[in-house]
Amino acid sequence: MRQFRKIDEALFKTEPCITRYPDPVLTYKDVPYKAALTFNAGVLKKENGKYIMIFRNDYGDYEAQKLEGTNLGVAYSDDGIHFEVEPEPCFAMKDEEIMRVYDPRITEIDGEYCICFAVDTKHGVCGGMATTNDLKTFTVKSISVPENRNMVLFPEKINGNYVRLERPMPVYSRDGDVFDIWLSESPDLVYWGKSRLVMGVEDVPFANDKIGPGAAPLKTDKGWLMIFHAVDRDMDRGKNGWEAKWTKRYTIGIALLDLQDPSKVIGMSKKPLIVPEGHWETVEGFRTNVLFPCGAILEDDDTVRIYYGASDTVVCMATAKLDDLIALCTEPRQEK
Ligand code: BMA
Repeated sequence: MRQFRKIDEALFKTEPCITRYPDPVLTYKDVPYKAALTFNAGVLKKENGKYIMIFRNDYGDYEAQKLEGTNLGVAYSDDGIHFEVEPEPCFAMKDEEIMRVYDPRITEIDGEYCICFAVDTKHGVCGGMATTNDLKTFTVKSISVPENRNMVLFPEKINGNYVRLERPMPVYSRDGDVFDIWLSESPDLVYWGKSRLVMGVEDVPFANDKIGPGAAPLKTDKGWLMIFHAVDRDMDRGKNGWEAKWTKRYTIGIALLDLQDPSKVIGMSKKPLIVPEGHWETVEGFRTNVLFPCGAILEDDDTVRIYYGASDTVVCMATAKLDDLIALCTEPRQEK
């Protein structure tokens, strides 16, 4: 059986520059249609100041801990905290081959929205991308070969191409869940290539299992700020949430990517930025100890908002100042 490198538990402390909003910003109770777990949400801010959230909704009976299916919902907010959910789900895919889509991210690019999502098919998990102008009708642009997931589109073309981060799952040549962050380019959101590795699990001192892209990267003077999830596993972890045994912990990490060639990592915090600590992060929900960031916003006053699914159950939000995040990625003690 695979052995998991022991990581010093002292590393697992949320950085002091982080302020959590005390309550979830979205739960199933905010959703006007069938909902049980509402989590993993992409968020963006429009020029007019409105926030748009697109979230994963696993519906069923929360109290009975029974799930029936998954769709995506959309919600709007004036302050990034209080969200109003549209009356109907906005997107789902289901046919003879496709079972469901989930874990949406959202980017605004060239005057339209592009959402990235995971697609469970009968022949493997794929990464999907679709564009929309109104978040009601969607044009599916591409679905990858399996296995891939956690796609995130950069908010602008780089050197003439669209660029996405992604997380293929090489089960044959890597040992188990050892999954890394990659990048690909496209001229049209349909055909993807020039794929290259961005960061391996072994580069992240607080991961011994897998890593994956989180939110659409934020452009800063110092580089693209990449927010990602990192998984450490300990086979001794016992019952967690609804699950009889859940051995993984998902933390949130940050790194800086080169502005011209974002496959180059130019800085990374060697410690997790946010670690499961709050009630919704460690006590209640489907799979506790899971923080899954899918949205980030850089405000005009340099506050960074990070939206993350907590325990695969609700959406939470935390803030930090951009300078503090950049400092964590670049301070000399953390250079490789
Ligand atoms: C991943 C995805 C996410 C989920 C996470 C933790 O593999 O399925 O949707 O949040 O596991 O359960």
